[in-house]
Amino acid sequence: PADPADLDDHVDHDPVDGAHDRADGTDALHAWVDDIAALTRPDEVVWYDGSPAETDRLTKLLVAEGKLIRLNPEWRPNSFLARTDPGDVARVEDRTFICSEDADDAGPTNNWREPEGMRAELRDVFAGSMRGRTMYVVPFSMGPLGGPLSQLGVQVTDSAYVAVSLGMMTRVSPAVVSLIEAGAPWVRTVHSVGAPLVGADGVRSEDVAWPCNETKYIVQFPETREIWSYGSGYGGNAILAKKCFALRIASVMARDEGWLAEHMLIVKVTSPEGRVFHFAAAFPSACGKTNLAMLSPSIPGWTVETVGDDIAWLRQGPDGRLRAINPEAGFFGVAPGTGEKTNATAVSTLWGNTIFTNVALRDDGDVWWEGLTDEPPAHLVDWEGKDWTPGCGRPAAHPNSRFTVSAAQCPTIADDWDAFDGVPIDAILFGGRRATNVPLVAQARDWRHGVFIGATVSSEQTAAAEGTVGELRRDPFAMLPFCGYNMADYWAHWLRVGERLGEHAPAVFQVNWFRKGDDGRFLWPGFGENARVIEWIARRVEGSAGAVSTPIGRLPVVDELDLDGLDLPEEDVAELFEVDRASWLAECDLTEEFFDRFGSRVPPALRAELASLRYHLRG
Ligand code: SAT
Ligand code: MN
Repeated sequence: PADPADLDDHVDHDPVDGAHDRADGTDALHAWVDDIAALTRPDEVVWYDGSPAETDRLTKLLVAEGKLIRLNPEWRPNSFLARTDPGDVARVEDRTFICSEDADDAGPTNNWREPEGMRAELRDVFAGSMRGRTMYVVPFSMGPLGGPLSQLGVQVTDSAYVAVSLGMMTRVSPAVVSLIEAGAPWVRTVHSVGAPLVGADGVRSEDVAWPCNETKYIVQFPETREIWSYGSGYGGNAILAKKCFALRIASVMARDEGWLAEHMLIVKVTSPEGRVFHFAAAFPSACGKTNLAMLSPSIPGWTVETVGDDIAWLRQGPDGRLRAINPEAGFFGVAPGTGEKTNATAVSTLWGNTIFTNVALRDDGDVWWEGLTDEPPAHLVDWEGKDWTPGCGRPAAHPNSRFTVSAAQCPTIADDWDAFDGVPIDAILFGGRRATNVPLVAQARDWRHGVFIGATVSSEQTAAAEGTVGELRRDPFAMLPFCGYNMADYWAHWLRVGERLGEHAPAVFQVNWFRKGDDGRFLWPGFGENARVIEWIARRVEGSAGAVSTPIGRLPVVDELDLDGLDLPEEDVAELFEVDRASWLAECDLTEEFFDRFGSRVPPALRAELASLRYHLRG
């Protein structure tokens, strides 16, 4: 550990000024760490190497400090429960800023702040923000170390919980420092919970179980590839490798370098004949993304294995095909709703070595959350540490409570999940939660049509009357809070990537597990039965299944979607694939209004797709 008294000697420039060359070797790394320490003034600086021994030391420290509860090792070995401050339970989108030089580069869907002003603000809030605490330095790789699709980063944080979580979610290793020494570029990320233990008056105060600050900043500087996060210890606010780096900053890197950083799961699908496919899929939240990533097919002969559950980085490989990696090494999944019936794979992944956050504690020292079992235990301690009994009117686990676990522990993890060169992508899927209009599955005519489908992804809360659509919440490419630049420029980037891929471009599909009948019933059983849709997509990719052209894309030929044993009424099947022209024309008007938000930056090709859709709908 560095002697804090020495730190001032190392300050050769302002750490918040952003004037760092990203590829400038080990001296730059140490100088940067020293600069951050001089600004934030921790008691000591500790480099975290991600090793089991160091992880064990930190979790023991967190238990001793009352920040983690060790679960009963008989039920849940080497596992812990963290309870957050009740005001720090999710990402804070209204405090998430994209500080590009030009406001138009952030676009209408991001909170933009002028970088110089934001740097001045950050300098104030970070000054002394780690006083009395330990600052951990965490060097990490997103993707296999040194891989062609991988990237490096370093996070400093004054939270040991965050350091250990980062150790599960990424590849933390001293080897990262060696690569940086050799000149590899890296992303600088700074995190403080914003709760110094020593005040300006030098008086030391008691720590709390979950330190944080009411004022929060989640700040991305896209041009200098920097992230500054203050005031929160939770998930995407604090594990900066995840949404901040792997999506917001990486999307900008990808734009500049010709690749894609996407909010997508990746699965490996094997047909009964042993043919292997890889699909990447984007879904807005609450659309069953984790369940699809860990799907147990209901149909014989098919297997689905997990490559990634949340983020995909995709790049054209030397053979011309689009290859993808899961840049993460762990899952940060929503606990409620994860049970034997909905996602048995996730449940068995969590057998041990797991950090749970904001779930309920059982009297036997294990955990519970809504949906884990049909019946709750007779008594629990809820996520706020209060006594809980069934019927007391409060949820036992916070609705956004989470598990953090290594991907390698997942029983359905694919053998190629950490392939150095990534996996070749055969199909890209876009999903939403749509009660109306969008059929169970449709194939895009081509890449350009696929980009239109991705750009118009939406979810709707209520089933609407016939000929109308409900209120649509747009979430283009499921990237609304995660695209680090102007969303319309991002669509243009996708179009450019498709041009470069040419004949190698993967097929694109739209799926919707949530279509409802006029009576408000879900028309499709979902979960394991979604494998039937996966089968049709695989058959389309290999060219063995037919499709009928409609104005909105290519739909399965009747009888080619395997519905054996499902017992679906014929009318329901018809409704699942019905293309209601009036209702679709109404949706086109909403799409035009949505596009208009982005003004002249909307790629003309997408305006042309909309015009063509209307033309064909009018017949
Ligand atoms: O907290 S995370 O951003 O990691 C998860 C989510 O909110 O999507
Ligand atoms: Mn996500």
